[in-house]
Amino acid sequence: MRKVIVTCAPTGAIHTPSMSPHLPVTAEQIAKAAIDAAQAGAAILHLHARDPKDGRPTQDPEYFRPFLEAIKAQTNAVINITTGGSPHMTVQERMRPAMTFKPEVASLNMGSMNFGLFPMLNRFKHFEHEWEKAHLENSRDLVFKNTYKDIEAILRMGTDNGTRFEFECYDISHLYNLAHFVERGLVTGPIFVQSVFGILGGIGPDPEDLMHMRRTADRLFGDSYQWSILGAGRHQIPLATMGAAMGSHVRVGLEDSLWIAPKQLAASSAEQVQRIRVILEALNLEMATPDEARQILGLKGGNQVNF
Ligand code: KMH
Ligand code: ZN
Repeated sequence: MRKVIVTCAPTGAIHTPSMSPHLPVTAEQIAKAAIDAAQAGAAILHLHARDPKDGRPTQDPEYFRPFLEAIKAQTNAVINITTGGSPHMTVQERMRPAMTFKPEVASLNMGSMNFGLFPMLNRFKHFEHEWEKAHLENSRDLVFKNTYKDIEAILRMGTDNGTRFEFECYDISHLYNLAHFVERGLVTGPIFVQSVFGILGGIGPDPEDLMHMRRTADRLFGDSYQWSILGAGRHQIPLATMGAAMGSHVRVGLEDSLWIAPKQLAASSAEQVQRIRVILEALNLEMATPDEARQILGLKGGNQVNF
């Protein structure tokens, strides 16, 4: 049976604490959310940190340390540290935790783009912390900066530290950017392509968009890539299902969607992992264990990290 790598992203920087009481904020909450997701079958945990004072996203490594240590002690999951942080941060700031902790995997965003969070202001009206509304509002006039120089700096950090990447591709052009770095020898297979659908500023969430991403990735990377699907918001489970049926890996978690059903908040990221597990099993697919994910993605091993 084909093994599907389930990545779970329990924290993130898209949503703010007032949008869901289930979004983890403190290190203890993030550790628990991640450990529960791993126990539900997620092989990879994609992690961001928040300042517990007000839930604001932070890339200060000291906010990552306690939950990285707790997750490592209690699971065998592959830890994947964000280098995306939040679009409001500089690239140098965004690189700090991955540079410090040398994880098996880090995210790498494959192009500069608009990142429109402001439509969520139509749905969420009441915010507990002053920064939350501005976080969404400012996305009207903000570029999520990932220039060739930025991408190259992160790739070189990966080479130095033995960290491989979850290449976050929000549009077709990002696949071409990735192919450019393959051509220059800065990226080698197996290439883990996380194709992201439904972020305003990137490709849409239509099945045709998914097909176009796949056709393009097939043409550019042949069999040297591993395809994964991330659908934002309500598209999370439908697109993951479609992708899995077509041969992809999948990503779920509250970072990308707060929902488990129409108008129903997910109680946890683990609930979304459990949902996708049921779907995968119905498709006669199996969730990859962390060690199977390590083998598929050519990772260095959970004991080779700096935490
Ligand atoms: N939440 C994803 C759509 C990163 O951390 O590098 C974006 C993301 C970026 O995961
Ligand atoms: Zn992220």
